[in-house]
Amino acid sequence: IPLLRTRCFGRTYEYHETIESTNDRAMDLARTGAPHGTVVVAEEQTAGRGRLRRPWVSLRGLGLYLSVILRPELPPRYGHETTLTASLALARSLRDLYGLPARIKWPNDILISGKKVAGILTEMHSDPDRIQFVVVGVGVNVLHSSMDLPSDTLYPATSLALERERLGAQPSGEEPWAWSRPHVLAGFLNTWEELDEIYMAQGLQALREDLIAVSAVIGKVVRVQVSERILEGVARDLTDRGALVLDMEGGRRETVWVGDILHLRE
Ligand code: BT5
Repeated sequence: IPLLRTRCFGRTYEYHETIESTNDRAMDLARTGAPHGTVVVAEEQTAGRGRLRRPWVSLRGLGLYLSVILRPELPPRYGHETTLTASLALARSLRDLYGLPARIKWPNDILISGKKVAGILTEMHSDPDRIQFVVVGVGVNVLHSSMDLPSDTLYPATSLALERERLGAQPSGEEPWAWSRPHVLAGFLNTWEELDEIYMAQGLQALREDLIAVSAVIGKVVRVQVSERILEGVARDLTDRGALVLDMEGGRRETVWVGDILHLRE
C-alpha cells in the first residue's frame, strides 16, 4: 500500500481479486487470531452487504472494499464506538487529503452534498463482558460515473470522482495524494490509526467535538428507526459515548444508541 505510514493498521494485509464479502473473510481471520489492525481488501465483492442484510453494490475496479480487525478492550455495549471512530477517520481523510466536504450521517454513512459515498458495517464477536474482536467493513464509491452507481438505493449515491468533478476539489497538503483507490486506502488507514490511538487512550469523548463538527445530522430534523419504533425529532447532540440525543415534540428527550436514520431535513 503506497504512502502507508501506520505502525499497525494494514501491516498485516490480505488482498483478493474477488471475494463474497471482506467482512466474512475478516471474521474468519479474526477467529484464528489475526492481530489488531489486520486489513482484508478486495477488488470486487459478489455478496457485499450492509446492515440488516441489505446488499452493498461492489463493482470491480471502481470501489474500495475493505475490512479491518480491531481488538478494543471494551464491554460489548460500547462496540458501536468503533463505527464512529471509523466514520470520523474516513470523513476526515476525505476532507483533509482531497478537499471534499464529507459528513457523517450518524452512525455509519459518509455523505458528500447529501449523497452517500461510503458505508460502514461493524460486526463483532464477544463474551458477555468483553469484546473479543470487531470487524469494521468499509465500502467507498471511488471512480464510479453516474451510470455505475446503483439507483434503487434508500439514499441517493455518489462517488469521489463525481464529487471531485462537480466541486472542483483538489487534493491538499504537501504530498501528491492521487485519486486512486490505493491512495484513498492509505490516507484513510493513516488517519484511522491516529484516531484509534486517541480513542484507545482517552475514549470517544476525545473525538466527540470533531464528530459533531462533521455531522450531517446535528441540528436537523431526523426520522430514526430504532428497532420497531420510528422516532422523529431534532438531532441535538452526541453523548460522550456517541449516542444520538433527539429533542422530540413536547420537549421530551430521547437518547438513541443504535438506529437507522431514514430521513433528514433542515
Ligand atoms: C452500509 O449499510 O452502508 C454498510 C456498507 C458496508 C460495505 C462494506 S464493503 C466491505 C465490507 N464487506 C461487506 O460485505 N460489507 C462491508 P447500510 O447503512 O445498511 O446501507 C445499505 C444500503 O445502501 C442499501 O440498502 C442500498 O440502499 C445502499 N447502497 C448499496 N450499495 C451502495 C453503493 N455502492 N453506494 C451507495 N449506496 C449503496
